Amino acid sequence: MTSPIRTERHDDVLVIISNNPPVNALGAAVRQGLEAGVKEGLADASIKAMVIRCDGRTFFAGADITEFGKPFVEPGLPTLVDMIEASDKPVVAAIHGTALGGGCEVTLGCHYRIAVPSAKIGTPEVKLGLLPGAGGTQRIPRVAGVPLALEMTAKGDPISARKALDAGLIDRLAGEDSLEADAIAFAREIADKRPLPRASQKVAAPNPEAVAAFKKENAKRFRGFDAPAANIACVEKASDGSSFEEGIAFERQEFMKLMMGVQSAAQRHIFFAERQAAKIDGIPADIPLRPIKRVGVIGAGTMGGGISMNFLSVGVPVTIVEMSQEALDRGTGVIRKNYEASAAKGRMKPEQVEAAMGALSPTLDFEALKDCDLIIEAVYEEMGVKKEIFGRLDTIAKPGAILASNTSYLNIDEIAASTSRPEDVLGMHFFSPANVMKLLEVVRGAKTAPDVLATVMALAKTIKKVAVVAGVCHGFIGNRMLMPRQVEANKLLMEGATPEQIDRVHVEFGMPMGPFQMSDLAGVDIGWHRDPTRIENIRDALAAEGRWGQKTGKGYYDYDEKRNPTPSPRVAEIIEEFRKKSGAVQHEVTDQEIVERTLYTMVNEGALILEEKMAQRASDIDVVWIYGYGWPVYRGGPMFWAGTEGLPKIVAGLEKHGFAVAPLLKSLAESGGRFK
Ligand code: 3H9
Repeated sequence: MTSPIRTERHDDVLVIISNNPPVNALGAAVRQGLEAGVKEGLADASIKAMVIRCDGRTFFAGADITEFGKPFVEPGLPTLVDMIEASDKPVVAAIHGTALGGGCEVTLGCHYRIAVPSAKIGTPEVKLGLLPGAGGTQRIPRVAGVPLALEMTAKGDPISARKALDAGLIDRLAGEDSLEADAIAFAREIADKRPLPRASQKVAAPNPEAVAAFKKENAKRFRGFDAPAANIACVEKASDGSSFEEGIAFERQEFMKLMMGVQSAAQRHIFFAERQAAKIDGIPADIPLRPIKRVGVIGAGTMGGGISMNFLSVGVPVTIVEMSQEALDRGTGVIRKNYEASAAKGRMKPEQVEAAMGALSPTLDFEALKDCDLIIEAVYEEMGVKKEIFGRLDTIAKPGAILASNTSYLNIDEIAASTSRPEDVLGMHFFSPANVMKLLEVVRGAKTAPDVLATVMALAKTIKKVAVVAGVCHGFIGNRMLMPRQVEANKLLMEGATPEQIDRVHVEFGMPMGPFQMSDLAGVDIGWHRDPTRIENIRDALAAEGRWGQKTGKGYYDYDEKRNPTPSPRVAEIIEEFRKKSGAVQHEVTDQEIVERTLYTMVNEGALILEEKMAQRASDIDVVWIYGYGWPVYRGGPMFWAGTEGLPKIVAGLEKHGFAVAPLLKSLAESGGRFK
């Protein structure tokens, strides 16, 4: 096999080039090639300096994650980085795209670093449940100081080349289009300079105050995760007077602990699951897509407005239609307010706000949708209304336009049947707030054309969503799995649990909130029949008393003016009344019973979804729950978690409570298999 690494000689400078698409991951062949390249430079007396650079769209994006867990091949990344640093001829890293993880660590082994202005540098290992394990936790604080090292390693967000320059992580900016020439010139300039700057020999000033402040500031963000604390501990070790060798030994030990743990396995699973979700089984990756130059949105309410923002933010013009001028003005006003709030936080420039608003065409005229390539309906959930709208769209939309419904539950095939072109119809189920939430369920109807599905999946990436293909069933993937959880949570209340206990179990599990906290946030009155005399369950009773959740200051909980919840004596009374009426057998509900009845049942529903082929693969279900509902990423999504919990244990738990176990779950548990 030819090596992904080649060398080119420019008089006295040797340029070592990696060409390992798509992202120049530092797999075994790349590491071996780099080692050989540096040895070649060292052995050749006519070479005075070396440059390491990459072909393609990016500098090294890190270790090759697909190699994790496989037999180790020499040289390891830490050895390679040390070898580069030990070179007695200067080595310059020439960076474009993203120098991430092991890629960033390679640059820190180099004596000098030059980058194009658009480059980004970072150590995102923490997002894979890891830490930079090739000396990054020890070299970054030595070069850039403890505060930035904490930010980079424990949070994992990359920094710009400009910021890296200010911090000393790079030495010089190159021209955007002249990286190689500028790097060679730089290498010549420093070729004879001695001593060579070596990151490992620098000293990081201790900064316990920064560490304490950082931990406090990010306590909520890091809740439940193992890796941030390990990254912080390594940065502390780099700055507590320990030698570099001691620091490296500590880094290795912590890296191995994380690597062997369930959390990193879960987070790596999600990294690949997210990318896999974009692939549609049975449709070639190169299928020609329909061009989407203008999007139409029907409905300027919360959903319609949020959906529109996704497109406006990436420069796709939107025509938004409403029934009344008042609703239209209110909707466009909210969009502007949201953009201005982003600008006030420094996330957008004022001219970007105006550009986005300038691309919005509000109208009362349905006919204006005739120019749109994709039209998304976002009106309220009623089949009759949706059918009428799609029937009308059929007469207005241009041939080939894609017609989408944002319904969260309704049957897409029935909606599609109200048009003469069901092949152009699908579901685009956004999650609220639609401009913020990353998940998009793309619902494939029985007649949806392959290119329509592929176009919308590709478009999802353009608007920075993580899209998952779902089949037509009630609630699709996410909301369908939410249903058994909600039913069981309500039954548990009848049998003796409190909202506080059930919510606590979910929060301790790692969810951002429990089922009742979620109801209070979303609105207890959502989907309520609005007849205060008809009280059939606890929800009806709460809604009838105006306990509509956070927005009315009371729901399942009482709220103070800062929206802090406290348990409500009135809700306890209402629950007690219903318990008596229901005749449910009271018993002491344990936390484990709550897990079994609210979480195991979700896994069971997920198994049914897979059996019915409503999801393409188990990892797609995991992606839905991570990005749509805040399932803790360190548990890898419900189907991955089921594997770590043990499928036989889940089956036994379900059977204990009398649930019908999905055949797929049962057979996998019996055969020792796992969800795929
Ligand atoms: C590390 O470095 C550990 C060391 O500290 C210590 C070692 C001792 N490996 O995201 P995309 C694949 S840990 C293998 O769609 P983009 C990806 O799966 C690593 N494969 O592109 C996809 O494959 P496919 C720390 C990788 O342009 C394809 O490349 N580094 C890797 O939207 C395209 O990816 C990271 O965590 C990899 N490292 O974004 C960086 N990276 O086409 C992870 C990507 O089959 N990578 N692939 O679906 C990223 O953040 C993004 O990929 C990047 C490009 C920003 C680079």
